[in-house]
Amino acid sequence: SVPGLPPGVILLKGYLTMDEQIRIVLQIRELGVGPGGFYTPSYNTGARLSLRMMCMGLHWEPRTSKYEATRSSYDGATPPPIPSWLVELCGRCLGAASAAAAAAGGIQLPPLRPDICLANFYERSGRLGMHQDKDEMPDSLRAGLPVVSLSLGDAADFLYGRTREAEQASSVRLESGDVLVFGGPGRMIFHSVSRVHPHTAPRELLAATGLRPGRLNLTFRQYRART
Ligand code: MD3
Ligand code: FE
Repeated sequence: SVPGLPPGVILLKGYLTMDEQIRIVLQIRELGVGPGGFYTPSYNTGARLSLRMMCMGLHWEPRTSKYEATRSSYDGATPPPIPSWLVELCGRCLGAASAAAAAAGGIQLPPLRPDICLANFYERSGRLGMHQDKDEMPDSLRAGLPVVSLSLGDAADFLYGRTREAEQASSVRLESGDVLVFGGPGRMIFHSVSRVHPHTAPRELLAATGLRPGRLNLTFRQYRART
């Protein structure tokens, strides 16, 4: 894993094999065109997010910043369940991240039983402003239950810091196949996606999947502390 990151933040560069990356893209596309699939979310100000989103397990509603059983503000669709093989893959990623953290003398990561997976797709101009993820249940946040993020396609600059100020944030480039984990004290960090780097996706991934230009990110979380 990459040294120099804050406690509880673990980056496994190139952890996902090309076969895994291909399978993930094909799986997300299959679900993404169905009910509850990719859409462009809006805030209640009417402003649209600069990305396309699909929720699995539970719907995250940007108008209320709450998790819901259905996509009530948009089309009423019920999000598809998280495919079990993706839950297993998330478990393997977390196991590798925990081992890396332990080897580096870092903090111990609690295990995760993900009940939410969010897929974000950023086109060339896609971005996501500085925010904290604090809409999960208080028990889950208090326990520092980790978030596991998988990056696919084009690379992007990921910013993170202890405050909302982007000027004081640190930056790390996330590339296709990278796994990033935020647990324990890292769980409440501010973060953003500041820019996507065009034409940086692995050619093999594009050839095998026909993935369009842009970056796909999956995040696994646990809403309920006891699930
Ligand atoms: C740190 N997604 O969906 S993934 C999000 O690339 C989100 O699509 C970004 O931020 C993306 O909320 C960043 C890395 C990530 C995800 C969740 C976190 C970092 C996190 C939750 C807490 C702390
Ligand atoms: Fe986030």
